[in-house]
Amino acid sequence: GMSYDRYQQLDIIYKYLDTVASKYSDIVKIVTPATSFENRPLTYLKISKDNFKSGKPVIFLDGAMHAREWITVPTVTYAIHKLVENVTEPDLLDRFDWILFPVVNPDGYQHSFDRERMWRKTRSTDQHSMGRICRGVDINRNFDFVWNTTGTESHPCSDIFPGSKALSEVETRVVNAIFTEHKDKMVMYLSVHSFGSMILYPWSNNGTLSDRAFALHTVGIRMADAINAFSVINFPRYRVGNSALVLDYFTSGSSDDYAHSIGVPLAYTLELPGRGSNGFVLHPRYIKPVIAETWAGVVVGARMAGDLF
Ligand code: 0X9
Ligand code: ZN
Repeated sequence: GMSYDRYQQLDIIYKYLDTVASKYSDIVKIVTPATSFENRPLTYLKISKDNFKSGKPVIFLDGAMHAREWITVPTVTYAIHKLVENVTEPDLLDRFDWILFPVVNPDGYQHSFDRERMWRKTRSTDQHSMGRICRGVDINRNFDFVWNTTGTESHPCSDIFPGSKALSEVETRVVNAIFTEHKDKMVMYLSVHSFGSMILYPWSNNGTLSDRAFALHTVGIRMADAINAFSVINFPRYRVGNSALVLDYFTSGSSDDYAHSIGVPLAYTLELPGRGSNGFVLHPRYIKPVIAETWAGVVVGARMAGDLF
């Protein structure tokens, strides 16, 4: 297992993924389809009892699309832990195939440890920036769904710079390829972010509801109930709703909207707990309670996804 009493550096996370993949090689496949802008592995795990052969419904979780949202990483590695190392819900591997991608943005994650704790974007250098060099693209504005139409800023120095074009970032393309490969079977996608204790669903670009809104809302509420039932930590209770209604801003080019647009019925952004003037910095004492309560939500969401789709 991995220690959850502090936030881990990338080398520890990569080592954990390697160890799990070799120790449980019958059910875990480690995949590195590309490297990041700064040549770090873009690595995720495929967990399946039959190597995805029988075509079970697929569930996909990703973390650290935004570098500074450190709590998302142990949340996704804990899901791995609960699926293969400390199995208390064996039905989840009987019924589903899983994709777990703990660090979508390793360059940004590393930079947030080394230099700028509040770094959010990738670390790419955009060729179209004139004069001043500003690094990075907001991966959650870089997907090919109504790209660069709302909730973005065209200046490359902005934290919500959507890139020079959709899918400009290799990190985005790797997530996009997972959607393409599994879209026919993917029943649930949880993009794990922080902060604010929210479960958000499409459409985030204009606040309209998809034809799956009833299922999205019902499953979202059940996940939130499961998480809120813990209430071991003094954070706000989870709220559930359309992203644009719960937040006070629109976004375009986001991963959950894109996944939903190509047919993933239950596509959510999970905003994990955070508090105070800077909720991205969550004291390590909260890692264990947050990952445990979030896992309870994932379990409920997965089972409902399997029942409904
Ligand atoms: O702005 C974002 O990308 C998300 N908030 S964060 O603080 N983690 O950066 C919210 C995304 C809302 N949009 C969708 N759910 N699509
Ligand atoms: Zn985020």
